[in-house]
Amino acid sequence: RIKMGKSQEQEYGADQIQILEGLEAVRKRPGMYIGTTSEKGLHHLVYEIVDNAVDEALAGYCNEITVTINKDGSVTVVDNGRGIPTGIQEKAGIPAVDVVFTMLHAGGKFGGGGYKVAGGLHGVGASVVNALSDWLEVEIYRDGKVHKQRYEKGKIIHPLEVTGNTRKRGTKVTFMPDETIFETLNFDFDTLRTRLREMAFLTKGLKITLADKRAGKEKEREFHYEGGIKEFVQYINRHKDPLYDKIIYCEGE
Ligand code: 28F
Repeated sequence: RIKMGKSQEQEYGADQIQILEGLEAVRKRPGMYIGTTSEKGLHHLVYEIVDNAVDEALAGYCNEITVTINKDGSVTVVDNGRGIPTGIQEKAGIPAVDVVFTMLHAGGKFGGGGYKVAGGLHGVGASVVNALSDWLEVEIYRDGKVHKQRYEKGKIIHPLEVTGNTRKRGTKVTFMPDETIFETLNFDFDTLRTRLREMAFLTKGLKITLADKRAGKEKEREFHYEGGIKEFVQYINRHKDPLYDKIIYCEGE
Protein backbone atom coordinates (compact mmCIF):
# COMPACT_ATOMS: atom_id res chain seq x y z
CA ARG A 1 0.00 0.00 0.00
CA ILE A 2 1.19 3.55 -0.57
CA LYS A 3 1.29 5.55 2.68
CA MET A 4 0.46 9.20 2.09
CA GLY A 5 -1.17 12.20 3.72
CA LYS A 6 -4.97 12.65 3.59
CA SER A 7 -4.77 15.39 0.92
CA GLN A 8 -2.64 13.28 -1.47
CA GLU A 9 -5.09 10.36 -0.96
CA GLN A 10 -7.66 12.17 -3.18
CA GLU A 11 -4.94 12.72 -5.81
CA TYR A 12 -4.27 9.01 -6.38
CA GLY A 13 -7.44 7.15 -7.47
CA ALA A 14 -7.64 3.38 -7.32
CA ASP A 15 -6.48 3.19 -10.93
CA GLN A 16 -3.32 5.20 -10.29
CA ILE A 17 -2.48 3.00 -7.31
CA GLN A 18 -3.02 -0.11 -9.45
CA ILE A 19 -0.68 1.40 -12.08
CA LEU A 20 2.05 2.18 -9.53
CA GLU A 21 1.80 -1.28 -7.96
CA GLY A 22 1.89 -2.93 -11.39
CA LEU A 23 5.06 -1.14 -12.46
CA GLU A 24 6.67 -1.78 -9.06
CA ALA A 25 5.94 -5.52 -9.43
CA VAL A 26 7.70 -5.57 -12.82
CA ARG A 27 10.76 -3.72 -11.44
CA LYS A 28 10.94 -6.01 -8.40
CA ARG A 29 10.76 -9.26 -10.43
CA PRO A 30 11.74 -8.42 -14.03
CA GLY A 31 12.52 -12.09 -14.74
CA MET A 32 8.82 -12.88 -14.29
CA TYR A 33 7.99 -10.60 -17.24
CA ILE A 34 10.95 -10.83 -19.62
CA GLY A 35 12.55 -14.10 -18.53
CA THR A 36 16.00 -12.73 -17.66
CA THR A 37 17.85 -9.44 -17.04
CA SER A 38 20.87 -10.70 -18.99
CA GLU A 39 21.82 -9.57 -22.51
CA LYS A 40 18.93 -11.75 -23.75
CA GLY A 41 16.41 -9.83 -21.65
CA LEU A 42 17.89 -6.54 -22.83
CA HIS A 43 17.24 -7.44 -26.47
CA HIS A 44 13.77 -8.70 -25.56
CA LEU A 45 12.85 -5.07 -24.76
CA VAL A 46 13.42 -4.13 -28.41
CA TYR A 47 11.38 -7.10 -29.66
CA GLU A 48 8.41 -6.13 -27.44
CA ILE A 49 8.26 -2.64 -28.93
CA VAL A 50 8.90 -3.88 -32.48
CA ASP A 51 6.12 -6.48 -32.02
CA ASN A 52 3.63 -3.67 -31.38
CA ALA A 53 4.71 -1.94 -34.57
CA VAL A 54 4.48 -5.26 -36.46
CA ASP A 55 0.93 -5.69 -35.08
CA GLU A 56 0.10 -2.37 -36.75
CA ALA A 57 1.56 -3.81 -40.00
CA LEU A 58 -0.47 -7.03 -39.57
CA ALA A 59 -3.54 -4.83 -39.11
CA GLY A 60 -2.69 -3.38 -42.54
CA TYR A 61 -1.83 0.19 -41.51
CA CYS A 62 1.96 0.19 -41.41
CA ASN A 63 4.52 -0.86 -44.04
CA GLU A 64 7.75 0.54 -42.64
CA ILE A 65 9.51 0.15 -39.29
CA THR A 66 12.91 1.60 -38.39
CA VAL A 67 14.98 0.50 -35.39
CA THR A 68 17.91 2.73 -34.34
CA ILE A 69 20.56 2.14 -31.68
CA ASN A 70 21.29 5.75 -30.69
CA LYS A 71 24.68 7.21 -29.75
CA ASP A 72 23.66 7.35 -26.07
CA GLY A 73 22.76 3.65 -26.09
CA SER A 74 19.00 4.20 -26.14
CA VAL A 75 16.88 2.55 -28.86
CA THR A 76 14.30 4.23 -31.09
CA VAL A 77 11.58 2.31 -32.96
CA VAL A 78 9.35 4.14 -35.44
CA ASP A 79 6.37 2.88 -37.44
CA ASN A 80 4.15 4.63 -40.01
CA GLY A 81 0.88 3.21 -38.70
CA ARG A 82 -2.19 4.97 -37.31
CA GLY A 83 -0.43 6.21 -34.17
CA ILE A 84 -1.45 5.02 -30.69
CA PRO A 85 -4.78 6.64 -29.76
CA THR A 86 -4.40 9.78 -27.65
CA GLY A 87 -8.01 10.22 -26.52
CA ILE A 88 -9.06 9.61 -22.91
CA GLN A 89 -9.78 5.92 -22.40
CA GLU A 90 -13.15 5.63 -20.61
CA LYS A 91 -12.28 2.93 -18.06
CA ALA A 92 -8.93 4.31 -16.88
CA GLY A 93 -9.79 8.01 -17.28
CA ILE A 94 -6.37 8.65 -18.86
CA PRO A 95 -5.20 8.87 -22.52
CA ALA A 96 -5.10 5.48 -24.30
CA VAL A 97 -1.34 5.88 -24.89
CA ASP A 98 -0.79 6.19 -21.12
CA VAL A 99 -2.86 3.01 -20.65
CA VAL A 100 -0.66 1.19 -23.19
CA PHE A 101 2.58 2.28 -21.46
CA THR A 102 1.59 2.15 -17.78
CA MET A 103 -1.02 -0.58 -17.28
CA LEU A 104 0.03 -4.22 -17.21
CA HIS A 105 -2.13 -5.97 -19.77
CA ALA A 106 -3.62 -9.40 -19.29
CA GLY A 107 -1.49 -10.39 -22.30
CA GLY A 108 -1.91 -14.08 -23.32
CA LYS A 109 -4.74 -15.28 -25.55
CA PHE A 110 -6.89 -16.31 -22.59
CA GLY A 111 -5.97 -13.33 -20.42
CA GLY A 112 -3.70 -13.72 -17.43
CA GLY A 113 -0.46 -13.16 -19.35
CA GLY A 114 1.99 -16.03 -19.17
CA TYR A 115 2.99 -16.25 -22.81
CA LYS A 116 3.41 -14.05 -25.85
CA VAL A 117 0.13 -13.70 -27.65
CA ALA A 118 0.14 -14.12 -31.44
CA GLY A 119 0.26 -10.87 -33.41
CA GLY A 120 -2.73 -8.58 -33.35
CA LEU A 121 -2.99 -7.59 -29.68
CA HIS A 122 -1.43 -4.11 -29.50
CA GLY A 123 0.69 -2.87 -26.66
CA VAL A 124 0.87 -5.99 -24.49
CA GLY A 125 4.58 -5.63 -23.68
CA ALA A 126 4.94 -1.84 -23.86
CA SER A 127 4.23 -1.27 -20.15
CA VAL A 128 6.86 -3.86 -19.16
CA VAL A 129 9.49 -2.17 -21.35
CA ASN A 130 8.49 1.17 -19.84
CA ALA A 131 8.76 -0.11 -16.25
CA LEU A 132 12.27 -1.46 -16.95
CA SER A 133 13.50 1.73 -18.66
CA ASP A 134 15.30 4.62 -17.00
CA TRP A 135 13.21 6.76 -19.32
CA LEU A 136 10.94 6.22 -22.30
CA GLU A 137 9.59 8.85 -24.68
CA VAL A 138 6.73 8.29 -27.10
CA GLU A 139 5.85 10.58 -29.98
CA ILE A 140 2.57 10.02 -31.82
CA TYR A 141 1.80 11.49 -35.26
CA ARG A 142 -1.97 11.41 -35.46
CA ASP A 143 -4.84 13.74 -36.46
CA GLY A 144 -2.29 16.21 -37.92
CA LYS A 145 -0.65 16.74 -34.54
CA VAL A 146 2.51 15.60 -32.75
CA HIS A 147 1.65 14.25 -29.29
CA LYS A 148 4.48 13.66 -26.81
CA GLN A 149 4.78 11.85 -23.50
CA ARG A 150 7.78 10.96 -21.28
CA TYR A 151 7.95 8.31 -18.54
CA GLU A 152 10.74 7.61 -16.04
CA LYS A 153 10.97 4.12 -14.55
CA GLY A 154 7.41 3.72 -15.86
CA LYS A 155 5.98 6.82 -14.15
CA ILE A 156 4.17 9.51 -16.16
CA ILE A 157 6.25 12.71 -16.07
CA HIS A 158 3.72 15.19 -17.47
CA PRO A 159 0.27 15.16 -19.03
CA LEU A 160 0.26 14.10 -22.70
CA GLU A 161 1.10 17.27 -24.66
CA VAL A 162 0.72 18.45 -28.27
CA THR A 163 4.10 19.78 -29.45
CA GLY A 164 3.28 20.71 -33.04
CA ASN A 165 1.57 19.89 -36.33
CA THR A 166 2.50 17.14 -38.74
CA ARG A 167 1.36 15.45 -41.91
CA LYS A 168 3.03 12.22 -40.76
CA ARG A 169 1.26 9.26 -39.21
CA GLY A 170 2.68 6.71 -36.82
CA THR A 171 4.33 6.03 -33.48
CA LYS A 172 7.90 6.65 -32.34
CA VAL A 173 9.20 5.09 -29.11
CA THR A 174 12.65 5.81 -27.64
CA PHE A 175 13.73 4.04 -24.45
CA MET A 176 16.84 3.77 -22.27
CA PRO A 177 17.03 0.45 -20.38
CA ASP A 178 17.53 0.86 -16.61
CA GLU A 179 21.19 0.15 -15.79
CA THR A 180 20.21 -0.82 -12.21
CA ILE A 181 18.17 -3.74 -13.62
CA PHE A 182 20.08 -5.09 -16.62
CA GLU A 183 23.47 -6.86 -16.40
CA THR A 184 24.50 -5.08 -19.61
CA LEU A 185 23.21 -2.14 -21.65
CA ASN A 186 25.28 -3.09 -24.68
CA PHE A 187 23.00 -3.88 -27.60
CA ASP A 188 24.45 -6.32 -30.14
CA PHE A 189 23.80 -5.25 -33.76
CA ASP A 190 23.97 -8.80 -35.16
CA THR A 191 21.51 -10.13 -32.56
CA LEU A 192 18.98 -7.46 -33.54
CA ARG A 193 19.77 -7.90 -37.25
CA THR A 194 19.03 -11.66 -37.15
CA ARG A 195 15.71 -11.21 -35.36
CA LEU A 196 14.56 -8.24 -37.48
CA ARG A 197 15.40 -10.12 -40.69
CA GLU A 198 13.18 -12.99 -39.46
CA MET A 199 10.38 -10.53 -38.62
CA ALA A 200 10.62 -9.14 -42.19
CA PHE A 201 10.42 -12.62 -43.72
CA LEU A 202 7.40 -13.41 -41.55
CA THR A 203 5.62 -10.14 -42.42
CA LYS A 204 5.51 -10.07 -46.22
CA GLY A 205 6.05 -6.63 -47.73
CA LEU A 206 7.02 -4.94 -44.45
CA LYS A 207 10.26 -2.92 -44.73
CA ILE A 208 12.35 -3.05 -41.54
CA THR A 209 15.50 -0.94 -41.25
CA LEU A 210 18.12 -1.36 -38.49
CA ALA A 211 20.67 1.44 -37.93
CA ASP A 212 23.55 1.67 -35.45
CA LYS A 213 24.56 5.26 -34.61
CA ARG A 214 27.08 4.42 -31.89
CA ALA A 215 30.56 5.88 -32.34
CA GLY A 216 32.76 3.63 -34.46
CA LYS A 217 29.92 1.17 -35.06
CA GLU A 218 27.89 3.14 -37.60
CA LYS A 219 26.07 0.81 -40.02
CA GLU A 220 22.63 0.25 -41.47
CA ARG A 221 20.74 -2.76 -42.88
CA GLU A 222 17.33 -2.96 -44.57
CA PHE A 223 15.06 -6.03 -44.76
CA HIS A 224 12.14 -6.12 -47.19
CA TYR A 225 10.77 -9.38 -48.63
CA GLU A 226 7.78 -9.27 -50.97
CA GLY A 227 7.98 -13.08 -51.08
CA GLY A 228 7.56 -13.47 -47.31
CA ILE A 229 8.03 -16.96 -45.91
CA LYS A 230 8.67 -18.39 -49.39
CA GLU A 231 11.75 -16.17 -49.55
CA PHE A 232 12.56 -17.28 -46.00
CA VAL A 233 12.76 -20.93 -47.19
CA GLN A 234 14.97 -19.84 -50.12
CA TYR A 235 17.18 -17.93 -47.66
CA ILE A 236 17.50 -20.92 -45.29
CA ASN A 237 18.35 -23.15 -48.31
CA ARG A 238 20.86 -20.69 -49.78
CA HIS A 239 23.89 -22.83 -48.81
CA LYS A 240 22.12 -26.19 -49.23
CA ASP A 241 21.23 -28.45 -52.14
CA PRO A 242 17.45 -28.89 -51.75
CA LEU A 243 15.76 -32.02 -53.15
CA TYR A 244 13.16 -29.87 -54.93
CA ASP A 245 13.69 -26.34 -56.23
CA LYS A 246 9.96 -25.55 -56.29
CA ILE A 247 8.77 -24.16 -52.93
CA ILE A 248 5.10 -24.78 -52.14
CA TYR A 249 3.43 -21.55 -50.98
CA CYS A 250 -0.22 -20.83 -50.36
CA GLU A 251 -2.09 -17.87 -48.90
CA GLY A 252 -5.73 -17.41 -47.96
CA GLU A 253 -8.19 -16.09 -45.35
C1 28F B 1 7.21 1.95 -32.19
C2 28F B 1 6.17 1.09 -31.58
O1 28F B 1 3.60 0.65 -30.61
N1 28F B 1 2.68 1.09 -32.66
C3 28F B 1 1.37 1.02 -32.29
C4 28F B 1 -0.84 1.29 -32.52
C5 28F B 1 -2.05 1.64 -33.06
C6 28F B 1 -3.20 1.47 -32.33
C7 28F B 1 -3.09 0.95 -31.01
C8 28F B 1 -0.80 0.78 -31.20
C9 28F B 1 -6.45 0.61 -28.82
C10 28F B 1 -6.58 1.69 -27.74
C11 28F B 1 -5.30 -0.03 -26.91
C12 28F B 1 -4.67 3.06 -33.53
N2 28F B 1 -5.87 3.40 -34.07
N3 28F B 1 4.96 1.15 -32.35
C13 28F B 1 3.73 0.94 -31.79
N4 28F B 1 0.38 1.41 -33.09
N5 28F B 1 -1.92 0.62 -30.45
S1 28F B 1 0.80 0.42 -30.73
O2 28F B 1 -4.21 0.81 -30.27
C14 28F B 1 -4.00 0.43 -28.93
C15 28F B 1 -5.28 -0.18 -28.41
O3 28F B 1 -5.62 1.34 -26.74
C16 28F B 1 -4.51 1.83 -32.91
C17 28F B 1 -6.93 2.53 -33.96
N6 28F B 1 -6.80 1.32 -33.33
C18 28F B 1 -5.60 0.96 -32.80
